Amino acid sequence: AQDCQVSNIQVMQNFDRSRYTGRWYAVAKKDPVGLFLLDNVVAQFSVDESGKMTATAHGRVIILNNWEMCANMFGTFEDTPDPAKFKMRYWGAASYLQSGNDDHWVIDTDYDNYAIHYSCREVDLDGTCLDGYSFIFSRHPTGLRPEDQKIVTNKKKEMCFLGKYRRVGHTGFCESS
Ligand code: DAO
Repeated sequence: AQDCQVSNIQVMQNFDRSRYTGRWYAVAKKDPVGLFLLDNVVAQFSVDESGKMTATAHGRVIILNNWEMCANMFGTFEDTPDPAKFKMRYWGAASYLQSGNDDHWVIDTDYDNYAIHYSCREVDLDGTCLDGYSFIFSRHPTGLRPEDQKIVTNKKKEMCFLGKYRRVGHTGFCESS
């Protein structure tokens, strides 16, 4: 299961969006081309009355000419036939922040401790991912539990992103907003 074909990447079975709601701290990130969210990344997932998944997120960004700020972001998720695969439309509270429409796949989660997200923005002609990003989320701002690290490492391999992550720190930069 490691041919690096985007279409062969396994996602979470029987994904339960209601158990996924609440706060997730990004603890590691594989950046896309033209990275945006740097660190202090926290996402909050919700499910509205109609059952649609939405999210807010914040994180430290550097925009324009080295202007450092905390970006407040919003996302809405369009369902697909696979319950763990969504299309995410996202935008910022301010117009100069990034916006777009990305795939948003939940690769694995135990809902209570860790979650592994994957998004390929551009699939290469050979079916591998040319430009993608991935967040490793934890329910705990301190990071992953040792027992979850093995699972996460295996999934990084399956996504063909092993060795491409950096740590995402939490310094309190976005706490006031
Ligand atoms: O940081 O380089 C990057 C790409 C991430 C873009 C998506 C940010 C907005 C997310 C909002 C919804 C929550 C997951």
